[in-house]
Amino acid sequence: MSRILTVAAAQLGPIQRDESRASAVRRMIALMRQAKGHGCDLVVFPEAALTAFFPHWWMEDEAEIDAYFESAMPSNETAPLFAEAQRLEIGFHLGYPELAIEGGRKRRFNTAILVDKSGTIVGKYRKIHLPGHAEHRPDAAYQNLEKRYFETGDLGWPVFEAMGARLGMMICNDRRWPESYRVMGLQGVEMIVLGYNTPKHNPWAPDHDRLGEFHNHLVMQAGAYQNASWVIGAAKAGVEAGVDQLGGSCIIAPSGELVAQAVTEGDELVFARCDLDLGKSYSRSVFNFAMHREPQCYGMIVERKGAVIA
Ligand code: CDT
Repeated sequence: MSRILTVAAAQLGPIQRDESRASAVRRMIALMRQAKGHGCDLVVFPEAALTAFFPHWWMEDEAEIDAYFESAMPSNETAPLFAEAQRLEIGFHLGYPELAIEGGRKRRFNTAILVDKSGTIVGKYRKIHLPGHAEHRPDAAYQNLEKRYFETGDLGWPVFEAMGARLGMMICNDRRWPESYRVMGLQGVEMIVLGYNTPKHNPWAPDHDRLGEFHNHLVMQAGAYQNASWVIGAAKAGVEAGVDQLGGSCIIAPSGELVAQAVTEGDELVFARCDLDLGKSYSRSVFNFAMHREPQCYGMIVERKGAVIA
């Protein structure tokens, strides 16, 4: 008997700086209802899905920065999303900036959670690959200040048993790094879910601009195939606070094939019936890790950070 998880990538159009969390949550609930109407078990929302993507601009005032973070989940503003998920009996994945007090100090992470059909948080991930820079670059078309506003995630890439599947999470820039997928592949992940905010223009490498959509799908398709896993990517797309962001939200099979993809840059649902056993053909043959990996030859991957040219 096949194991089907019907999954939606819930792409969001832009959230402008003056849009409230309550409004963003209303948009997400509308997509969640659509997903339920299509028989979905799980709906995947983007990275930092409750506000505009503030790492694109410089802030110094602590209170102003903190206002973009969630110190409780659910909170008063996000509770309706949890309540609706519970009512509809649908799971969801949500990205949000997290403010935590740990060891007596304030910590800020770019976080995502997995919520099951009862509205319970069953998994948490804190983004590990933070792109961009920490210093003020006022002359750039926009800034990419994740290294200023967030700490590197400290939870690794756990895999969670939920909704009858082995599920893992990553966030945006993580999808460009093979290590993110492989750590979960080595735990037998069956589906990886992620959200992204990806500008179309890279001020520091403008020669990449024409390839943005290609690179977006390239990395997720490669990660899916090489790790025999489904990959679901949900964008926050369109022109947000002056920054034009990629759409292309998608559902990718363990074969590496694109099964469904968004065709707009607004709020849009794409969904597919995902057979969780589809990856077995790959994990038992060409990517049978136990049979074919040679970890004794891979030491440099964890010992060395940057390339060294002898
Ligand atoms: N949010 C995030 O991680 N965005 C990065 C931007 C990279 S450079 C323009 C990404 O990898 O999509």
